[in-house]
Amino acid sequence: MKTRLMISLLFSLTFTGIRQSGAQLNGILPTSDSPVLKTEHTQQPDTQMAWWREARFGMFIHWGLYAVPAGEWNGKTGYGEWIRTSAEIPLDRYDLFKHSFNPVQFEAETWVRLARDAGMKYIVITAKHHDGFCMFGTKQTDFNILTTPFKHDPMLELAAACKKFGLKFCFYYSIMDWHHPDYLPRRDWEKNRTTEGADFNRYFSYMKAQLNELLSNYGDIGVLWFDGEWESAWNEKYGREIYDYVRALQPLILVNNRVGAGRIGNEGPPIGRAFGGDFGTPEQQIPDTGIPGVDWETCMTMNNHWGYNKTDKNYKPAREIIRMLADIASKGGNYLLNVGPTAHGLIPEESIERLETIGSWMKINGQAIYGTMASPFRDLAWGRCTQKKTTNGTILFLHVFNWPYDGKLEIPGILNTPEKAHFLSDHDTTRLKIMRTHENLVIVLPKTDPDSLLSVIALYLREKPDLTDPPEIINEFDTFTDSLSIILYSGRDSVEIRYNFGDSEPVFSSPLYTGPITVTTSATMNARCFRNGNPVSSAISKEFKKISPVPSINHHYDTTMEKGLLFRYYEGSWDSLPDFSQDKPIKTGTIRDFLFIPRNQDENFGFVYEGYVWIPETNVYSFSTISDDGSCLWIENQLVVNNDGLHGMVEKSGNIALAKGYHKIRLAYFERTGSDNLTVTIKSPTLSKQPLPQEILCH
Ligand code: H79
Repeated sequence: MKTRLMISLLFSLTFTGIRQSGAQLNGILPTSDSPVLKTEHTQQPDTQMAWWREARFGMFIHWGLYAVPAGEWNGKTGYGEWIRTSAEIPLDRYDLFKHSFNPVQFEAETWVRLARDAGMKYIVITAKHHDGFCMFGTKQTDFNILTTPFKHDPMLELAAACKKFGLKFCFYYSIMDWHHPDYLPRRDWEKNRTTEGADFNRYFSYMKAQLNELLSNYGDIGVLWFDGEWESAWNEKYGREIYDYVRALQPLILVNNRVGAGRIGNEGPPIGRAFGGDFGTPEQQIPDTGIPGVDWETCMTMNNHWGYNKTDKNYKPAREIIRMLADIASKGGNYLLNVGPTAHGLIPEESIERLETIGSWMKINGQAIYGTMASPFRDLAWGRCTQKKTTNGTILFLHVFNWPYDGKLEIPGILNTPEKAHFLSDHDTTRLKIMRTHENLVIVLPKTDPDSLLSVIALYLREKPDLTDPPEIINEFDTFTDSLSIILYSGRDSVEIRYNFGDSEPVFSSPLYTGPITVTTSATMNARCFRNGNPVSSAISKEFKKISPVPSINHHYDTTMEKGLLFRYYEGSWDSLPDFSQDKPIKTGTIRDFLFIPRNQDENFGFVYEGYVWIPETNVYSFSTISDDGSCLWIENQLVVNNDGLHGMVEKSGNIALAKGYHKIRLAYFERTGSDNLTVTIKSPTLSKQPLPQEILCH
């Protein structure tokens, strides 16, 4: 876990890198008809993200027509908001639920008060889920709540209640739509829903018209939370257009990463590669170390379903939910916790109980969550830490998950002399005894945990945390071809970094680090922090290896080379990449890029691309493939990326040292069923990560 300071430093390094490397790559290529660097950082600025980062805790509401069957169809009870597709309910049958949807017990203020009292600062509700049913008054379709017996628009009341209670009101909107005739593709099992005349661009206009309604009729909307973007019809171009469209309607709005087409797995960082909105959305999971440099929000159910399921009583205890919230905050993320109201308009009793318990904890401990930053510690055996800057120092909030049996809470490797410590439940009245043993602080605690939900201790520092962390070696690559600039960094105040090469730890007489150090031979670099002549960290070391680049075929740029790659197209049903050389291709030809054109079918196909890649300078390169399903990349017959196998979007990478000039490149890809995707990226110490530009592919 890194502090935000570190993150922003790395960010500025990266972004400077992008600009420089873009110029370099452009400079080397004689022609460049399309921009080489396509990815811009379009995320909302810090000021726009501020309320969301402060909030840390929100309520997700999955409410729709699926609440009518309440998870049951044909005697099976395992369904939720996916019921229409999971239970294969025909469209006209599903439509009938409309006539029995009459949530007369719905009270907007009751819901919003419940969220507020639980300590939640925003609400994200399903305006439209995958089933296509609109929970808001829309003029674009009859398939909406105004045409049910309920007849009115609950979103108007929720918007008003949120305004009254000071919560941000936000919409979930599904891109995937199982109802609209223009949405493609159809479900596999929907044999009698014709696709004839279906026009996805018309569906796109429908989406825009609905988003216009959502952003015009309900006041300020905090977030637009897209979902269901992974199907083949959606792409980055649509994503960008929608993002710009909603930001033009409400400039302050935040948009989640699922607006784009670049999500990897159920998580996927939103920025830095293919375009992807303002924050990442790990679903039903908490990333082990957060997502460095990226805003993110874990969304999670309380039981096993998002939409109401009458038989699902498998609720997480409040204690577990609270600990998840602390865990998420300690990693710099937000927690969007779901409720699935009934078709009568009621939030399930079990959810209410838990929210009330969470609220009682938040009342006392909320300051350890709201507006906090990620933990400065890499790992704490007994729990989690969040931190907040104050006018004259830092408060560390220590969330004690495992109570120390000997009553001694050890905070490892911290040199500050703290002012005081107390339980948040004690309102500063009872100070806890703090001792020091070597580099560790020890807080003396009562023998038993005062709060079975989660006890939090505030530890007040007069400065920023001074942890005994060694310097960091920033270089990502540990191999080089000619020479290498090694960059060291420490975020600590008034420390000197001293370094040496070889087997021994740096001492005070070792050279002082003042800027990048260039090495021209293989070397092991050691570095350590010093203050007032004394070491104040352990030493870190990293081995850098000089390697010989793979020679190129021709190191002059050749304008007569044919642009694009040769491709061979195959059909078949594989679990992993076959040896395509044994099969007869169905089509062959040339293609500009790693595209799936031309193909005869959306599934059970494969491509092999072959040609040359122009490498602008001798260096170490990292290549990656992001693919669904499997792919492998060879350069000069060396397997550089092995991303084989049946899987959703997965990224794998590998390194190779290459001499300036042309190199043989070959990529094999296969798609079994479901969505398909392939992106190939390149990166080097001087080139920021980017999709392989078409300009450097030839045959
Ligand atoms: O609204 C709730 C769910 O109904 C919805 N998202 C939450 C917030 C949801 N729809 N589908 N899923 C969750 C699971 C989908 C998983 C997959 Fe994929 C889609 C697996 C393969 C395609 C996304 C893209 C995850 C991996 C690749």
